[in-house]
Amino acid sequence: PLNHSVNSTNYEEKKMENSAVYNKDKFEESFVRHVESDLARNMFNCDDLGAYQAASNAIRDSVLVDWANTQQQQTIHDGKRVYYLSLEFLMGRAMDNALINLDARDQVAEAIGNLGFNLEDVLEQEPDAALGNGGLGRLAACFVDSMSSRNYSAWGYGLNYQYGIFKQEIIDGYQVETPDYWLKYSNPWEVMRSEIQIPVDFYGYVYEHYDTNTGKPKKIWQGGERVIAVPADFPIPGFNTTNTNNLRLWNAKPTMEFDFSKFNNGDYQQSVAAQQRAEALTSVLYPNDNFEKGKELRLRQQYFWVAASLHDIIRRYKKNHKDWDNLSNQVAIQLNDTHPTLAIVELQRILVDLEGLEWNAAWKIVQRVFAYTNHTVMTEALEKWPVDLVGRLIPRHLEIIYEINYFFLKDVEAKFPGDRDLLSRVSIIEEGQVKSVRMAYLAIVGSHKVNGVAELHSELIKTTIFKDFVKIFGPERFTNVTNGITPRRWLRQANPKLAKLISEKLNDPKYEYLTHLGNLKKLENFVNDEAFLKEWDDIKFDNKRKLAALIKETTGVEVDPNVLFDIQVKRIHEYKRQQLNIFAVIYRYLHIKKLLAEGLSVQEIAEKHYIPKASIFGGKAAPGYYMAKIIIHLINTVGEVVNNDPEIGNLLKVVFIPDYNVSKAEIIIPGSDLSNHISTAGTEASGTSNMKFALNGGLIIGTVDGANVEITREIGEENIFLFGNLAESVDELRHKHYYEGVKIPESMQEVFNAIDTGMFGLPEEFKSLLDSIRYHSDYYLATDDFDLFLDAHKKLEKMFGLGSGDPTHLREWVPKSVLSVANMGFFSSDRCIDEYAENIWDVEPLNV
Ligand code: GLG
Repeated sequence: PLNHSVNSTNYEEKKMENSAVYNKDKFEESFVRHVESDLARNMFNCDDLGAYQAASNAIRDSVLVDWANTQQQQTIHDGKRVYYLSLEFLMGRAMDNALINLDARDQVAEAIGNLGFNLEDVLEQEPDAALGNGGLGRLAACFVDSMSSRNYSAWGYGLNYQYGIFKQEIIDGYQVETPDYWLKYSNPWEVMRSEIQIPVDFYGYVYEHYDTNTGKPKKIWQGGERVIAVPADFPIPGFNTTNTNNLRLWNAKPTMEFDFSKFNNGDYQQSVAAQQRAEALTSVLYPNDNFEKGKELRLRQQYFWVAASLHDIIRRYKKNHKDWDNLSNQVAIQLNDTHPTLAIVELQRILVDLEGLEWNAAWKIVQRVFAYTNHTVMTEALEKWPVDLVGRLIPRHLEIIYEINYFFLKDVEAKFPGDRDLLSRVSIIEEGQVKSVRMAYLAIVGSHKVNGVAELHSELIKTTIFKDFVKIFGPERFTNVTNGITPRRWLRQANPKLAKLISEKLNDPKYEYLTHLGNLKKLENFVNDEAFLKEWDDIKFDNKRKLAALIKETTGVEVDPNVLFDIQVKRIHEYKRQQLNIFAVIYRYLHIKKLLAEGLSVQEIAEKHYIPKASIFGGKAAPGYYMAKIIIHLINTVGEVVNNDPEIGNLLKVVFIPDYNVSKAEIIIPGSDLSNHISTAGTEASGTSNMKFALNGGLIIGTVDGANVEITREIGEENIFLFGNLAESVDELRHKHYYEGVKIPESMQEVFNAIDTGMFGLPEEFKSLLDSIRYHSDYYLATDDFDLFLDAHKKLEKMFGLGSGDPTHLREWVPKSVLSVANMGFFSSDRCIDEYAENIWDVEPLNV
């Protein structure tokens, strides 16, 4: 037995003794060493990029010490571990985050300064790790930060895509996608584990074999194509703790086993080509958000990732354990959406086919190990894989799925005899045109808990898409864990000035509130303190200046930081309704023009009608999403007209910031006065950027949807601007549109007329967007919510006043900003992780 103890010294001492990051001289030494050895350069020709690499390596050295200790402690302790399986981890940059979590930013900034570099410039060199599409992937990134910070023994498992989400350029107002080869330079944050090589098989066939030991038949899967999984590990340092977990992302590599039959036939080229195919498996992230396309390569990615991860997890378990019944006391696996659902099947296969367990015993273990998080109720996003495809790719797994379904339906039949409709509704196999596997149903049946990501959403899944399963398994299987965000990145890192002001006001020089976010509540005490409000507002103004500089740099448009910054940044999707926002902008422009024509001055309009504002958009459209691309184009053509209108002054600007990503979000979010979360009620499962904006003192205009509901409950309805029809009315409204036709409100008709007459370029370009509303039933209810949206704006703009320094602004707006921040404690992802730990995983923190 190991009886090492790394627990003997306290955290502070250990920090100092371990690493260069707390000691300027040591850090400088280490930096120079890395420049000379890893980079094979000398200090005289080291540029910012070199400095980033050397500094990262020096910081990484410290992180790796904690990482190794943590892993050793976790092994000695041998407690239950959590594995978070996610196809996406939208991590963004690592270096600044590591400095903050290690509490070493100031020392390192100084050391880097002594070496002749500027920390901010050096940080700018790091490419974003953009291995995700949007909220789902960023949630996983926030979760790994919290799992480390809250001292859980928890690993993330994903894929190490060579190409993350594409880079977006805007050319002539259109989105153009270019590949994001983020590993152009070597990545100092990944530790390649080439010594670990896990074979993963595909295709082939299944045969039965009589096991002479047991006298029973046994299924054997003879794979047809083999790929090797090799991990890249990313250490995840926690904040204010040495606990450092691992994020393991798999690379696909060819086997060294050569196909000699092909070779001997003189087909050398072809046998090399087959090998090269292997690497394609982890080359690219699918760029769809809330939409599943059902491509074979995607299913191959899923199985590859799941098989490698489970092999790894089981190998670790088997080191110290023999009793399979104990597996669920040692292992909890969380499925982030249905993407890793095959893990359920793979574990059943391992237990039954490879370990020889009896079916029922194995299945009970499987159900205790897994839990599934659902992120959407939209049918186009729910995964269904054709039975033919699954059977060809992983033939034994298809058999197991059929068997799982057989036993499941047998139970249903026993509980609800004779209800054939029910059986066909809940069957894991859908008998349609294309017979397919319903992955969400498989995930529910194979898990002990299923959770939604905000209260409203968790209720909706129980009453709509999974209604029958509540009847079958009881409501206990379904639960809610409202999403959260990590305040380390989304407050301390993104908004250092506000974070500092808060730490001063809370008398918390060590920023302990970042792990006890409820402490923000104390800010309420200062809501009448004018000097404080002024300071608060000055910081916002400063952040807006930074954002204005980003806008200037990326779009060429100058926006005045005094105006209302009205922001909508997120994936472009009809359900998120950027179209509603841009229509309202057009409406505003038309009316400002009318007032100008009537002879009013810009000043008069600003004071009496429309306060000056900038409408700021950003977000990517999936490359195949036609309607979303039209929306982007419309935003850009409106910007072109408005921003070049000589009459309008600073009353209105419209910009589309290209290539929205995590590091741009870190600049955009702290610079917002107002942000839009205006999805059709019932469509946005949670939203997490709403939380980021509110935590940075931006107010929200939003629908009664997703986590907006709980944000309102926490911060108070007077501090958020809610509008629009409720989720419970959506069905009826859609029905009405369909049978009685769509009624376009006058205000919207004015907008449509302007577009139709070519005010924003060729009307044909926007025809299908307008037609989807006026002739095709307006599925997302833009017509029903448009006037309500305009009214909500009127109301909030009165409170904004004329912006920074204006007495109305300081009296009405800024206190709301403070009160929102003060009451956002609930939305820390630390709270989420504690809830998962207690209610789903049944694990306790381990102090290393
Ligand atoms: C989904 C949902 C979001 C949710 C996120 C994280 O659409 O509403 O906030 O997951 O749970 N695809 C997503 O981003």
